Amino acid sequence: TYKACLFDLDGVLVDTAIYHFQAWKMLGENFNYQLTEEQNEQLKGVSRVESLNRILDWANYSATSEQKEAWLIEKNENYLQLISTMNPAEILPGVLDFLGQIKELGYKIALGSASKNSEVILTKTGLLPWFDLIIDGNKVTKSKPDPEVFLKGAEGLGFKPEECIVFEDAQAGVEAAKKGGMKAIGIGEADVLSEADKVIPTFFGVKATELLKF
Ligand code: G16
Ligand code: MG
Repeated sequence: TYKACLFDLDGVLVDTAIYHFQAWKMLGENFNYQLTEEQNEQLKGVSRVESLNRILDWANYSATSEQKEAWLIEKNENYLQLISTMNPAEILPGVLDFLGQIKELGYKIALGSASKNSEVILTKTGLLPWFDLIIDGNKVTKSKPDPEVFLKGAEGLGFKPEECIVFEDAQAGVEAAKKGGMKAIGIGEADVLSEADKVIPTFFGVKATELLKF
């Protein structure tokens, strides 16, 4: 039986991808590069460092490590500015209702995010009190699709991977969950998240007892 639900943050609980996209586009001005929406899709769930590396690759730009360090700071400053006005209205449809249902059913709830800014986002949106445990980019060394972030979540809550269900919007995240030996529920499009055990478009109208039946 399943005891815990582990949630990705960006794209599952809130839509911060739009802010990451804007912040990366602003950064791209430094090396005259215009990031496309399609490319931004490939940055979902990917760590900040790895995202910069991919963008520089696409731009065919080779930067020194000092330059990269400075740009990572600049990108995050852009991003923090953009998310500074986030509020509870930005929680994705059906999320609060779903969290209420699983809490009622007795599941433990953890975050499993690549972001180093998760606490700011959870605080600004009022989501923080729902979580029994937060594992984010500050607590892991390996990026999704490595299962580390979810394995630490399971361990921290005191459960085996087989007792956990992961909610993810990114391919890399679904892969991480499966590698970790957990069930994965994809949020988004079934063809993109084909490795997931189940896929739902959003949490809107979802009945937890039905969804969590395997
Ligand atoms: C999120 C986003 C990624 C972002 C990463 C790191 O992951 O999906 O696009 O690059 O966090 O974020 P930060 O720069 O805030 O540390 P997740 O796992 O929450 O989807
Ligand atoms: Mg995500």
